[in-house]
Amino acid sequence: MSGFGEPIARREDPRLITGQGRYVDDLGAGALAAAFVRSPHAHARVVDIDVDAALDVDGLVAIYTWEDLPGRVGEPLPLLIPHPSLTHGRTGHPLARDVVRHVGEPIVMVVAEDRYLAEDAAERIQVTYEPLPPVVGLREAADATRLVHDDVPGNVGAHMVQEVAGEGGADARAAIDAAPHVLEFRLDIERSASMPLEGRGVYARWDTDDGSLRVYSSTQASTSVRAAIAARLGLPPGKVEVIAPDVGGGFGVKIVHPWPEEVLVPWAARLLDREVKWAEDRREHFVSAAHERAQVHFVRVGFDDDGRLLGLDVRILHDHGAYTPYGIIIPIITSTQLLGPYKPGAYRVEFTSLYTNTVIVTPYRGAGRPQGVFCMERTMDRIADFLGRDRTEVRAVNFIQPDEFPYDQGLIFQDGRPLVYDSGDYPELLRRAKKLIDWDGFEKARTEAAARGRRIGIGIAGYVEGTGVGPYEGGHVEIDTSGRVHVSTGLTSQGQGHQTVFAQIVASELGVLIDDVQVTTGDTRRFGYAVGTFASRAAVMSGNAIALACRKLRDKALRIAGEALEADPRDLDITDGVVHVRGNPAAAIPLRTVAVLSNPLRYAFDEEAKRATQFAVSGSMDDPPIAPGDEPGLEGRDYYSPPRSTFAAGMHAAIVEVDPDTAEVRVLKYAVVHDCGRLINPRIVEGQIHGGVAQGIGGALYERMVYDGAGQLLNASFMDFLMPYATEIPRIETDHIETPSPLNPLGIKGAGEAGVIPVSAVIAAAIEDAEGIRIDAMPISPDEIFRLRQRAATG
Ligand code: MCN
Repeated sequence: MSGFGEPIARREDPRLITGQGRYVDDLGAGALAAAFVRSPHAHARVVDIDVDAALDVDGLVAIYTWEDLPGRVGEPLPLLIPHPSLTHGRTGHPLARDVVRHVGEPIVMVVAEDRYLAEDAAERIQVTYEPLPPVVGLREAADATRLVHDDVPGNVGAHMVQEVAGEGGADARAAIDAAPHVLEFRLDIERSASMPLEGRGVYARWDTDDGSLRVYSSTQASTSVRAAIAARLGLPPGKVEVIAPDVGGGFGVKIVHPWPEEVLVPWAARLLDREVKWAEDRREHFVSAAHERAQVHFVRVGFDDDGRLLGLDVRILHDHGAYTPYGIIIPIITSTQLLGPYKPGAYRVEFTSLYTNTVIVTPYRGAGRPQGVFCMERTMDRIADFLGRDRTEVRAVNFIQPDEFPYDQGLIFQDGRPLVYDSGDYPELLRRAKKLIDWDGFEKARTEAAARGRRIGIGIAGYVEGTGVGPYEGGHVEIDTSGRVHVSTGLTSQGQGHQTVFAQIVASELGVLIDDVQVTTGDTRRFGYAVGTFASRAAVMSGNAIALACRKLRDKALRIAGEALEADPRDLDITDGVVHVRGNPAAAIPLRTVAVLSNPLRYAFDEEAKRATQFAVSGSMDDPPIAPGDEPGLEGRDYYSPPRSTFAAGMHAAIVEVDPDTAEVRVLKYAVVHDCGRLINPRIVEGQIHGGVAQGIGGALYERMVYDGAGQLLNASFMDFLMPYATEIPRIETDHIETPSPLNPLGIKGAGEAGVIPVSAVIAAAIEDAEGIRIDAMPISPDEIFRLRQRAATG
C-alpha cells in the first residue's frame, strides 16, 4: 500500500533528476525581463538618478524608480511579526526612497525585451550618492557612534529579558553567585546564509480581459505572495493566482515576507500589459536576499560538583542587518530554545538586536537554534572539562526526564504563549548516540590513531526544536469517478518530498493505492488558505489537515457504500481502493463507483455504475443515490490548528581528524539519533537529516560572509564563499526513536531543520577534543586552529 511509516522512494525524483523539473526561469520564454540597479554603497543618500544614457538601449521598455511607484506599491514593506520588545522595527521600500542601507538594496527597476538588454540599460543608469558612514559588525553597531537609521538611538531595534527562577525562587545571577563553580566566557557565531540552487524568481502575466494576474514565484509561501500582491496592487485576491512551480530549494530565504521583486514584477506586468520575469543571479542572492546566524553570546554559568546547572545567564547581541521584516523572531527562538533538553536551574536571557548596514537577517534553516545550541552545548563541554568529567555524564545529569512531560521551561515564546515541551526521551537519545558513534570505544581509537601520527577527536551535542507552528494549514481530498484521488494543500514544496509523504498519509487513511493519489501544493488556484513551508511545519500542519480531510471523506464514502451494499458503514473497510464488508470480500464496491454514486448526474450516464449498484439504487436522476442533505461529490476538506508547537529532539555525535601540519579538519564519522515523533517516511526523514548535516558542516567549517569595513561583501560568489562538496561530507549514520506528539492526531513532530541545528556545536567539541584548544567561535577554519595552537603553545 506504501502507507504511513514506509520508507518508500520519493515519487517526485524521477522527474526532477531527469531534468524535467519546471522552475520559474523555465517558464515565460519571450517574457520581458527585469533587472535591478542595486546600491554599491553600504550606506548612502541617493541624490540623483540619471536614466538618460539608458534610454538609447534598443529593446528598453521601462525604467522605474521609487517616485514612479503609485500608492501602496511604493510603501515600506510590511513588518510581519511585531512584538512589544521591538521598539524600533524598520523595513525598506521596494525601491530605495532616499537612503540605501546595505550594498545590494534595489534602487531602480529596468524592464527590457530580454535580460541582456535590461542589464545593459541598468548599467548605463547613473546614480549619484552621498556616502554616509556605514555600521558594519556588532561591535560598531553597539558602539553606536554611527547610526543605521537616524531615528533609532544606539542602533537598538529591540531589547528583551526573560528570567526563570530556580529552586527556592533564586534568580539566575544570585544562583550563579552562590554556586560552587562559576564559568564565564564569550562565543562568536558568524554570518552565513542559505544558498538554494535556484535563486529567487518571479514571472507574472496580466489578463486584461479578466482583470487578473497569474504569478509564478519561487517561493515557500504562495498564499502570502498573493496576499501581498493583492493588497499592494488593489486587486481582489480572487483576481491574483500565485503558483509555486518546482522550487530549487529555499531553506528559509523564500518564506512568508514578500520580496520587493515579487510585488514590482507583477505590478509592471499589469502596467505594461506584458509578461515580465525576473530571475535572481547568484551575486544578487548574496547581496540582496538574506543572511542569518551573526550573534555574540556572553555566558555566565554556575554549577555543582556533578555538573548540575544551578544558574545560567546569557546575554546575546543579535545582528539583524539593515531592516527587520520578521521582527525579532530569530533572537526569540535563540533565547527560548537555547536550553534544549536541559533544566538550567535559574535562567536569565537578555538579547539586544542591533541594526547594521548589511544584508537583512531572516530565518535560515534552524532559525536561531544553531546559535543557541552552540551556546548551550559549549557550556556543557566547558563544565565537563572543568570538572574533569566525561562530557556525556554532565549532559545526563541535566536532562529533563521522560516522566516530566509536558515540561514547561517557564519561558514565553513570540506568540505570548508559554514554551512547553510535549514529549521526548532525552536519555534514550544519548544512549543510542553514544552507541552509534562508539563513544566508549573512542579512547582506544584515539590511541591507535595517535600511534600513526593522526589526531582525532570526538564531540556530541543535543537539541530540541519547536516544530509545526500554527496558526493553521488545510487539506482537500477528492476522489473522482475514475478512482483517482486528488489532494491539495496550500503550502509549497522546495524538495522536502511532500508529493510522497502526503500521498502516503492519504493511502493509509483512505485505504487506496498510492499510485492513485496525486498531490498538488503551492497553487492558490487549488487551495487558497495557507501559511507556508517553514519552521518544519508541513508534516505536522498539512499532514494532519490532510488526514482530517481524509477522515471526513472516508465517513461519507462508507455511508454511501453502506447504502449501496445494504450494510452498516461500521462494518465496512476500504482496501486498495475498494469498499468491502469486513469478512465478506464479495460484498464490495470500488471507490470510483462510490464517487459516481455521490454525483447524481454522472450516475445517470454511467451504465457500469448502475449495473454494479442496481440492487441498491434506482439510477434515476429523480432518485439520487446520495442522501437528502448530503453534498454531491466525494471530497473532504479540513484544517488543522495546533494548540502549540511540538518539540522534536536529537543527539548528534562526530569524530573528526585534524591534520597536524595544515590544521585541515576532516569529519570521519557522523551519527544522528533523532526523534520527530511518528515517522511518515523514514527514508525521507533521513534524507532531510543528511541534507541538514551537510549544511551544518558548511556552517561549522567553511561558510561565512566576509564584510570589509566599508560594508562590502568580499566573498559574494561561489568562487569565494566556500561550501562543502560531497567529498567533505562523511557517511552519516542515523537512528530514530519515536515519542509521538500528543498534540496532533498523527503524533508527528517536524524534521526539516533538525539536521543542521547542532552541527557547529558537535564539530567544535570534536576539534577541541582532538587539539586540546578552546573553540569559542564558528565557523572554524584551519588558520584559526593554527592561531589557537600557537596561542596554546605560547601559553
Ligand atoms: N517527515 C516525515 N515524518 C515526520 C516528520 C517529517 O516523514 N515525523 C517528512 C515530511 O513529511 C517532509 C520532510 O520530512 O517530507 C520534512 O518535513 P517537515 O519537518 O514538516 O518540514 P517542512 O516540510 O515544513 O519543510 C521545511 C523545512 C525547513 S524549515 C527548511 S529551512 C528546509 C527543510 O525543510 N528547507 C529545505 N528541508 C529542505 N529540503 C530541501 N530539499 N530544500 C529546502 O529548501
